[in-house]
Amino acid sequence: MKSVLFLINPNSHDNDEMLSLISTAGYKNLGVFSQNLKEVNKSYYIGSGKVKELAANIFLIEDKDPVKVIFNVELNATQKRNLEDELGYEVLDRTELIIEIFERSAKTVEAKLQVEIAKYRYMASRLVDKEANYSQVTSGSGHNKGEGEKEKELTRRQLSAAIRQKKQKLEKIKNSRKTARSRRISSAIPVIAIVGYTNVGKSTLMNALLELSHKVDSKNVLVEDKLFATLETSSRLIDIYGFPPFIITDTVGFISNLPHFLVESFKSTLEEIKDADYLLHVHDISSNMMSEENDAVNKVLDEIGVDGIPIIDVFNKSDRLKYTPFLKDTFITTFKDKEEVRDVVNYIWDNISKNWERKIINVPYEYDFRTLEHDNFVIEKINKKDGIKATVRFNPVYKHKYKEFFMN
Ligand SMILES: Nc1nc2c(ncn2[C@@H]2O[C@H](COP(=O)(O)OP(=O)(O)OP(=O)(O)O)[C@@H](O)[C@H]2O)c(=O)[nH]1
Ligand SMILES: [Mg+2]
Repeated sequence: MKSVLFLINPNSHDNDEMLSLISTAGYKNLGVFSQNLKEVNKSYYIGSGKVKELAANIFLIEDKDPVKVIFNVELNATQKRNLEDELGYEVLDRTELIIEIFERSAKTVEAKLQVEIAKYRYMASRLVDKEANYSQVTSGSGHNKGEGEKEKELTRRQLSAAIRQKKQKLEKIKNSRKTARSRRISSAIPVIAIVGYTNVGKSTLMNALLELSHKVDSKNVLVEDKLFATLETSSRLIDIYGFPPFIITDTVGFISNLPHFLVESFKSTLEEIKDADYLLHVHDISSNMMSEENDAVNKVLDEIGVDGIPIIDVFNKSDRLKYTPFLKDTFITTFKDKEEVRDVVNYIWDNISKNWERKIINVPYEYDFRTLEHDNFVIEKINKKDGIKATVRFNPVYKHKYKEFFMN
């Protein structure tokens, strides 16, 4: 599959992100064209002169395969059709491209259902668009208008019936997961959801944690240098020697300007984020648009109604920087390095245990120190003659078990 990218008011991030989306969707991009626009053209989005120029340019670079022309904005139905007529090539806008990627990535029943709902919602939004056109074209002709409307009504009714049916199926899956979750919640193990922009390394962290947890098996999650490699949430128990256990949830990555209906379609997956006790927000420190990416993530979190869950920020991909900057209160790391991932776990527990009571203890060697480490956060430990001397933050739930060891 071949494509040509047309960028409207581009910046370098837009350019990179669109090219990533295009290659993730499986296209070989033949060329990039652009226009700076102050005003949107009603018929074509871009200027009509530019459309002709673009057609001529594509003609020069195309080979035998059909080419799709991809825009970095959202086009309405009229603009898309006019562009296709004028260019003689199929046109895709950014949303359609993202839906194509979602379709390719969706592996589970749940992800597939969500993508189908998103697609139908998108089609329904296109119908509204067409309707505006119809009323312009057919005003005055009562007969035609009625016919047109009947046709549209049917399609819309079919679409909403299909959406309703798929939502019901989704609801069933969601409910079965809820029961599993409530069983989990009663165990008092904290649930941490990894959130962040797409491709920042969320699934890489999940797998690294599983590895430290000695659980490398078929349950690993997919890591790819692709946008939206992950389309469903998955949770795993992480139990690493020297730390208390926690449950980690890998989630779908976010992207800027994600159309609302897409967020809406993935709500059942995204809503799991709301059940987390903590959010681990992963940033890509090597990205030159980190702050925009941060805003996009916060916007989606707002949209799904995440409110009041403590956020732990972690900045990944430090290995891609020439120099690692020293920034106060900023945890910079790379998930590619196993030792550093242990530090991430330490950082997570340092945050979780912030308000736990800190005690210095002396534990005789006969006692199984591992149980203590499993229940509480050990900041430091030193082996002494008569036992282990340690600085520990005690989990209020388990503190009573260890009173005999307190030295302060
Ligand atoms: N250089 C470098 N690459 C990394 C690091 N962490 C992850 N990656 C790479 O970044 C790419 C994306 O990683 P994923 O873990 O799939 O990212 P994700 O956030 O889960 O992405 P989505 O599921 O698409 O939202 C992969 O090619 C990883 O190998 C890192 O610390 N340094
Ligand atoms: Mg992922």
